[in-house]
Amino acid sequence: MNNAREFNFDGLVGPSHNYAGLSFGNVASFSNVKSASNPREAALQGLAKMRALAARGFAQALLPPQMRPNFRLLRSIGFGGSDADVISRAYKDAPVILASAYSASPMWTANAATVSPSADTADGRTHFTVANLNNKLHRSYEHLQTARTLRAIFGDERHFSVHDALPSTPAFGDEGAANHTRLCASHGSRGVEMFVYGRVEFDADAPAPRHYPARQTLEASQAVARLHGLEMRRTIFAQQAPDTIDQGVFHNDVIAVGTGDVLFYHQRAFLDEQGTLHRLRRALEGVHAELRAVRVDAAEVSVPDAVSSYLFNSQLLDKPDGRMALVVPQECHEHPAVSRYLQSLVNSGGPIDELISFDLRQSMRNGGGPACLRLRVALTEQEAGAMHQGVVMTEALHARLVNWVEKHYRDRLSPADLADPALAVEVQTALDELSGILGLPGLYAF
Ligand code: SUG
Repeated sequence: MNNAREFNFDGLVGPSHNYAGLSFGNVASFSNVKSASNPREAALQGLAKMRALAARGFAQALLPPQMRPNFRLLRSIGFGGSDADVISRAYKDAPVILASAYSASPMWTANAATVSPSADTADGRTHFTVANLNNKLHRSYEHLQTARTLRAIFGDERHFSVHDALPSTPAFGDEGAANHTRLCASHGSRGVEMFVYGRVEFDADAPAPRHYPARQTLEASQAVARLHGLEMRRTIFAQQAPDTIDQGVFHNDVIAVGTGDVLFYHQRAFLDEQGTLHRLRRALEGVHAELRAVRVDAAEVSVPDAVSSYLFNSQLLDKPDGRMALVVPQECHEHPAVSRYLQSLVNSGGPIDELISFDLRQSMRNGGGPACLRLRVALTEQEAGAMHQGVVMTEALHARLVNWVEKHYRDRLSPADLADPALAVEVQTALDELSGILGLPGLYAF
């Protein structure tokens, strides 16, 4: 067994953070369509979270934003000429597609990839499969830059293997770590990986939501497990309850979160709650772990309350004393039923005994809470030393990034601002400078 720590790679919010209402099935994204955003505040809120958690001693790093607008997308569908021409033509003919090319969504790095730590994989390397995010046009192009970014950070092939996204077709809809939970006795020892899917492509009789899309398929989850060389007796595929998807639970991480031996989940998270827990417990016996399940009853917190407060889109962070801290969005305290529940939770004598809350409103308005903003990567000391170091959060990096944000980011962006060709130039200038700050030259040059 190796000593390992779970790093959180938070997405750094980009200079064109905006609300375009692009995600059908994601209630917050739909409700805030076309309202004005504040990219500067969004980036500073995210950086404050990273800094505070790093200062507490949790392993913290970041993933850089993606170049915007996505000219590859715009040119591929017939908008031509100079960059300024492309933008003005797209704005005139297809403003929603221009907004898609400007999407803020790569900031939610829980959707960047699925990660299996080296303790679980057949070849003893950490495996990443980049998510194809093919359910939404605005997210379906992210994987190209994500693969490039992950290879720049985890380029040492002795330790890491980064797989390209699965085939981009509905049968393989894959949303990455947002639908993946790893449970274990300790991060460096073998664990149990649970993949939660929303529908089955090749079984017409399998239950599926009726109103909102199920973004993750069983076939995609199985493909990721195969690519990573996971052992089947330590791998679980569980179906998300279709009616919760229809209530706005568009990823499993909106209704459950787990790490170590703790699973914090809502009664209505899984189609077969008892069966899923039973299989988890049995698989965990094989890795000498005993599940500590924290179940939230629908009578205490309803599914709509969970969706509006983002109670479960929280981070579980394990502390040196074996207890857990729950990182929640500030909205949880403003919601009477959820706030009452949280007080009883930390006083219950269970595994979670501390709440840490952050103001992440700029992200929350697009349906992204604390857990959406981070990708977890459990790394041994040796692996942590082998990754690119320029993305690890330190006081010095935080200070440089705050200066960089204050220099380059606007404090207001409305939908009409996306038509301004100067915005594209600002983003490019900012990201060119960022690649220097992070020591990742050529990150965006492709
Ligand atoms: O895919 N929102 C993202 C939010 C992702 C949250 N991630 C996790 N649950 N892990 C999505 O729906 C909205 C963009 C807009 O409407 O402008 C958006 O893409």
